[in-house]
Amino acid sequence: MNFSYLIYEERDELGILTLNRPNALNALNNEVFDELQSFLDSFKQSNNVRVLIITGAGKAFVAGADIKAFQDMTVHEGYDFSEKGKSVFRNIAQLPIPVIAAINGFALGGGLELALACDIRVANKDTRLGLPEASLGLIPGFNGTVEALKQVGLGHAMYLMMTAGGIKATEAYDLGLVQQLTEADQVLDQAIDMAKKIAKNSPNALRLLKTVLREGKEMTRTDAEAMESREFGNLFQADQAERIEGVNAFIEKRKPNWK
Ligand code: CO8
Repeated sequence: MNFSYLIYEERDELGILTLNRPNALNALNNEVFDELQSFLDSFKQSNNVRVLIITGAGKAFVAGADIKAFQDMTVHEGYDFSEKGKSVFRNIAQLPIPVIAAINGFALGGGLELALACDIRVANKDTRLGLPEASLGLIPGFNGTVEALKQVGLGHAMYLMMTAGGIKATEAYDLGLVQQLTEADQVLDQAIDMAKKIAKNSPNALRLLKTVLREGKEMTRTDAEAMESREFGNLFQADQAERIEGVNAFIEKRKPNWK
């Protein structure tokens, strides 16, 4: 795959996708979204990778949508751009493998929205995260209002968007927006360590966890409980090779071998 704004490499079972537009702090424009979508289309066909890490080149993870594109945007273009970003982020969220955001630097606006589309976030403890759209006369447009609300609750979501200036990564960790903090130069290594731990587990169980947790958060408690029971029960179908292997490996005191 040849991209202008993305770099992709595989290290054993891990995929590492780097947004590479450092002169604009990896700001998201139409071209970056088109490349991300092409990457996702081709990535779906590869079945070697167990965990995907997304990070940024240079001093930012992603400093938001490309503000320069907003100067003469029409209503129609604004709507389309919002829908395009949402579609790409939805496709990231729906990948059947875990996705870790390795937040090396600023994750602002669309950058935080990208990070929130990932499953888990590891961040440079010295950086800033936030939803500064209100300072530009905008509001988040790539699901920031929806995701932040789900992930940190109404009061914290209001605080984050209304103060707009961004918060320290340490505060984001306290709010639960970030799951691990690291030294600035260790973000990718830490994300890789986490990815390796995750990759030891059953790929089928990981895929199922994503479905149950992501769909469950949109459901009533009754429906989410019913889904969990149904999916748990389905694991005992005769062809559930990974459940058979996982349980047998424990009883035989050996490591499971996921095919
Ligand atoms: N868009 C375009 N260019 C950017 C962006 C951006 N979001 N952020 C930084 N850049 C550019 C700068 O203009 C600068 O370019 P140049 O050298 O040509 O002047 C270069 O990147 C380096 O940036 P700085 O010199 O500003 O670097 P600093 O270290 O001084 O500051 C900051 C770093 C604090 C991150 C600063 O760049 C900044 O505040 N950036 C903007 C952050 C922001 O407000 N992000 C939110 C954008 S809005 C958004 O994401 C809405 C999403 C929903 C869209 C819905 C669609 C309709």
